[in-house]
Amino acid sequence: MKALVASDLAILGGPPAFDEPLHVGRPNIGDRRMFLGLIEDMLDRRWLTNNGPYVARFEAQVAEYLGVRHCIAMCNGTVALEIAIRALELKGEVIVPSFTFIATAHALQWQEITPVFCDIDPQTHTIDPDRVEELITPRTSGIIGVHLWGHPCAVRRLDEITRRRRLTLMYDASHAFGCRVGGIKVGNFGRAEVFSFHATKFMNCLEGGAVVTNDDALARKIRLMKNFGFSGYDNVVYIGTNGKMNEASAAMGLTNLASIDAFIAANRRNQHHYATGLAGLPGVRLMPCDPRETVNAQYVVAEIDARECPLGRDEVLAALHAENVLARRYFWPGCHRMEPYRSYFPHASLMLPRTEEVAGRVLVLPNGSSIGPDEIGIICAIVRSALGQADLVRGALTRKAA
Ligand code: T4K
Repeated sequence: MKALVASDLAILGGPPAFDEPLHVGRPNIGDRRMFLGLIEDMLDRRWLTNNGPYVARFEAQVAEYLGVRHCIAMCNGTVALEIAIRALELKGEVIVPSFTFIATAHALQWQEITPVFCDIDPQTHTIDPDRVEELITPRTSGIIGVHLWGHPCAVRRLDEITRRRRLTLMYDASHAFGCRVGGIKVGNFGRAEVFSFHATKFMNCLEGGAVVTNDDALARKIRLMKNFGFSGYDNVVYIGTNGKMNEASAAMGLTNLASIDAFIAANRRNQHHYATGLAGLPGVRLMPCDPRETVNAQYVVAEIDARECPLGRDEVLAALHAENVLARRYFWPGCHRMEPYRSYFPHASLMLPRTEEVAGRVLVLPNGSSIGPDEIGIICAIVRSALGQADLVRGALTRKAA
């Protein structure tokens, strides 16, 4: 690809490289005809929600794919987290990473359980097992690990710590559908794991989520809880909520499950093109995508290290946005710097140096089945060109801000 010159870059006055915005989180969509056929049947049957046949089929297929005993489908990942937390009777304090989507922390605080933020391992961006034990107090009831970007947590270490300290372990596996640890699929670790099937996720149900577990009694309880606590007609045995997945969402889930291998192949191909296109740029590191452990490859995570890179992360972000490449700085600035947590724990950042560093470096780039090598070639050329003309780009940004 030819090098872009100064006048080509939108931030320096050229037209944007893409006419339409290129989003991070553009949905992976399987076979349209299959989806529309399922929707037609659903309308003919007039059964739209409340444990319909598509939800039952979706749950069975997910459980089989993951090799787990139970899948309880839900309306979204946040409600699935809330229900799993409640069913596991977590209380007091629960240790979680701050470097995650805000829903992980909110699902606790919503139930008046205090999230205690733990630092991360800067290599994997997941909770650092070496930092967990110093946060355990008499009020601690459990740990929620987050398999961020689909990179599994240190599951064996966390299992050992929680057994020894008699704590409950569960995972927010929202990013990790289809990912494995030593051949075992995520979904089989801790007492329960929670997936999000939001539109932006590797595997989407429009909106959706699920709790998966190998614990029969827990699965029974969660099933009741997601349906107001009803055990048959007219009989409520628990406090419950409405966490049910609807049939249209399950139809989307069934459609996308049928295309999962194609999604993985597209993501892997894209990761390879990004790795080639960004290779050798000073201070730009692409998080490696290890096919033995992380198979969904959904998130393309670049780290821009301001000590070596001619531009800072936010400057690269601005250059990309000017070209209509809507990269994201997920999960900046960390939950501990958002309300209500920053008011509750004003000094939390002192305990979270790795979280602070990583949150300041990460740039998530567009991926998924809707983009391919041509778009990625242009995205990489924009980054390369912006870094090659760093002074001009910085000057343009300063003028824009003035
Ligand atoms: N735990 C973790 C670790 C999570 O990452 C999440 C969700 C949860 C728990 C909670 O699960 P859910 O309750 O959501 O099932 C988005 C998603 O809404 C959220 O599901 C996701 N994490 C998070 C990482 O990303 P925002 O605030 O970034 O959404 P928004 O509207 O800015 O959209 C993201 C990008 O996707 C944009 O670039 C636009 C694009 N997009 C979005 C939608 C909905 C599309 O191209 N098409 C679409 O249909 O949170």
